[in-house]
Amino acid sequence: MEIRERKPTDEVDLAGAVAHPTFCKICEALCGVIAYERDGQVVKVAADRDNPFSTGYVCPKGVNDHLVTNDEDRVVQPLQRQPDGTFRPVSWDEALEDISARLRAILDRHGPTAVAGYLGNPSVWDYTLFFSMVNFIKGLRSPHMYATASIDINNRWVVNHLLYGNPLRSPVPDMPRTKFHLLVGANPLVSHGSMLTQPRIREALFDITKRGGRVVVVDPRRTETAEQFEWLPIRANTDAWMLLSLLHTIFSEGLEDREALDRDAAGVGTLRRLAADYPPEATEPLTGIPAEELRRLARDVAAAESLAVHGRCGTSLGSFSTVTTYLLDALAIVTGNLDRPGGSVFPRPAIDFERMIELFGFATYGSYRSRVGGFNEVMGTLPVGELPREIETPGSGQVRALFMAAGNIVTTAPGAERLETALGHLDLFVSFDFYRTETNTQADYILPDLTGLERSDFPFFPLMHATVPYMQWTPAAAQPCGEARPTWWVIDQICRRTGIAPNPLAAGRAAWRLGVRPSLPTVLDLFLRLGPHGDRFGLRRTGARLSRKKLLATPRGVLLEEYVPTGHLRRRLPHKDRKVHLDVPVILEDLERLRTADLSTDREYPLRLVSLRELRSQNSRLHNVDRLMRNRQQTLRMHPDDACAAGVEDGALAAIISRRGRIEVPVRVSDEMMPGNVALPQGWGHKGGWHRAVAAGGANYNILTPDQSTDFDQVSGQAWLNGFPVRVEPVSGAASAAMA
Ligand SMILES: Nc1nc2c(c(=O)[nH]1)N[C@H]1C(S)=C(S)[C@@H](COP(=O)(O)OP(=O)(O)OC[C@H]3O[C@@H](n4cnc5c(=O)[nH]c(N)nc54)[C@H](O)[C@@H]3O)O[C@H]1N2
Ligand SMILES: Nc1nc2c(c(=O)[nH]1)N[C@H]1C(S)=C(S)[C@@H](COP(=O)(O)OP(=O)(O)OC[C@H]3O[C@@H](n4cnc5c(=O)[nH]c(N)nc54)[C@H](O)[C@@H]3O)O[C@H]1N2
Ligand code: SF4
Ligand SMILES: [Mo]
Repeated sequence: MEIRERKPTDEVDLAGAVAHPTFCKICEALCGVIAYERDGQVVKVAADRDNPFSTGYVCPKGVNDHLVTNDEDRVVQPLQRQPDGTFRPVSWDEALEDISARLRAILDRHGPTAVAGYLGNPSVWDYTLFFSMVNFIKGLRSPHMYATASIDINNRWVVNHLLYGNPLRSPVPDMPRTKFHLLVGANPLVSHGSMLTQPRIREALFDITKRGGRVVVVDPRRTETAEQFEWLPIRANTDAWMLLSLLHTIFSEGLEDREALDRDAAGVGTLRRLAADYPPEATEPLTGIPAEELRRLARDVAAAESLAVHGRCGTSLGSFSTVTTYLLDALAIVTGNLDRPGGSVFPRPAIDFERMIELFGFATYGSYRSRVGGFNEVMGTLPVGELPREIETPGSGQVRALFMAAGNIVTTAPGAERLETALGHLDLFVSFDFYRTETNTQADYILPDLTGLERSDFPFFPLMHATVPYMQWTPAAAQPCGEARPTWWVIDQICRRTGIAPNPLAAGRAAWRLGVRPSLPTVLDLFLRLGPHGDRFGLRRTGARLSRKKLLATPRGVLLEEYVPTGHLRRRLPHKDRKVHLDVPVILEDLERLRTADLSTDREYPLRLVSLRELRSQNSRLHNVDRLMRNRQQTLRMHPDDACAAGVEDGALAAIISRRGRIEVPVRVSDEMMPGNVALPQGWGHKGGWHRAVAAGGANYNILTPDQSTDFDQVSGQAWLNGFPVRVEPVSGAASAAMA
């Protein structure tokens, strides 16, 4: 493998540079970009006007992505932690020998269930990293696979499994065709869409109103999206009650789509009876939504020509996230909008991932439980919120070794302080990352991975949720920097040295031992070629006839269809009657938890804290890019009435206090907040060796988050990061210094 040295890249002289069309690997929007490369290094990233999907759109993050690749702080050699806490660069051989020997010793002494893996958010843009880590941990038959999904989207996988029979069978809002887009807890003008890949999402939203439709945003904050469309303020963490009242109104006024319900759903009576207990007047004091306004909304969504309902982090990171997601889907079903144009549609990506996880045994929920908290596994993963307890609780299956890829959990997972302490107690901690972060500062090894620009890959996560069917597979645009090596290669090396067969299937492990070790690109190519748009090895005569080779030769990718096909869900539903069963026992049980929840406002913690995503951030990972960090400060958004009641002033430093912790941040008083709710950007307050990120200051949001097993969504193990109780207090003597 050719390697190159880092050079500064502020220059944008493109003389002699080669243009590589590729896609941005930062968020789910899947923007086509051109990476200009000279001497193996990307010197500029720009919008690709000729990309058939995004047709020239990029955001500020995308065009600065190469600054991570070329960053002076980037880890480009294996780093070994020394007894005094500093890191020393070592050769790959030394690192691999030592890691393998220590892993072998842990396996001999404690068995494979002492080994854990974590996959962070960026792993879903690197299929080789993703699958090699899963194969490694599942090859060991360890239950300890953790993933960012448990601080993001587990609840959606669970609902998909329970209602539609496969965790990856996700409904997405048919934005290109809908007449009514109900957005609950999502801010696509900043996030560019999530669990949804829509080219040029801003325009797509305005197109809905241009064709006479509506976009309604339910959010405790008047977000950038709410500002442009219709805003319905809601008190954080009360969406389930709001949705129950919408269903109540629809049923009590006879507005449901009876024909669709008879045809597509079972257990409707149970849902109807449940919703009967939640008239809008009963939920108004909790949600803050006037009963009449809610009734109007119910009538409007029921009457809409088509309804595309979509909930994201606002509904996903609360304490009843699975039930809330179930109710969002129930609304689509009751109004007859499931699997129909303009409603909730089910993409069929060029690689059939649903089938793939069935074949590899990951289309599961509750096939085992976590050791300490008793949480159901979700697609073979456990909640990362449980990791500190799994490390600290003695007994068989106690986690002693952790392999962490592309995750910065001390900043992004609940209970930051406890997690940080627990990580320090591991016998072996290996991190695959570009930086020395607050998380891996405690690792025994930090191993340099390839960045998105340095690897060949395809956007496997976005493709599953693309509202416009699309497929792309691109070659690398840059040479690996320094000693950086792909994570799959490192894991393969460790497996060879320790004799671990990295495969979830017994047959796969046996084959590996016999020397049959197909590469990940070969396996994925096989699924592509046999998939709905594949070339079937020459047997297919029509359509796109895709193969990896063909796609690599057309790196801008191909549009496959105009719209997501509809009408195919029925055939894939798990029940014999081919209907969606709404009376799911685990959901009904959790609805009982909701019914008996203590709803009184906590006098000690009267406010609810929600997270806030910023245009120039992507969780924590771009915080070392100077161009994205200039003139930025993390501030708490607070309504004037709440600020007055708390005695804090605009610009002053204030303390946010929860049951779990306390942090200090400056306040920005703004009527963008619904009273009673405060919002703070997450992903700040860094430590470690990424100097720009550390210099940005700020505080770690997740010091405040509820971190006990009883705090999480009980059905999915999903963390509760939005809408938990806090109070805000002035910090004495700090007012003038804060905004300096
Ligand atoms: N620029 C940028 N883009 C990103 C990211 C980023 O960090 N920066 N992160 C990426 C990632 S990993 C993801 S998962 C997606 C997320 O994509 P989105 O979910 O669209 O983004 P968020 O900004 O988290 O939007 C959640 C909204 O829910 C609101 N909210 C909070 N609590 C509640 C509640 O209880 N009820 C309701 N109804 N609303 C509530 C918040 O005020 C916020 O506006 O964005 C992705 N895109
Ligand atoms: N309070 C609060 N907490 C949240 C959220 C919230 O809304 N509020 N959002 C949650 C959500 S939706 C998410 S997705 C998570 C994200 O949380 P994480 O999964 O921890 O993701 P990042 O913060 O992006 O950190 C990714 C790390 O991977 C490294 N990295 C980036 N790209 C690559 C790569 O290609 N390879 C390797 N090996 N490393 C890479 C980065 O340097 C960084 O250290 O945070 C969650 N945490
Ligand atoms: S919107 Fe997302 S995919 Fe597009 S350029 Fe920005 S970060 Fe990249
Ligand atoms: Mo996320």
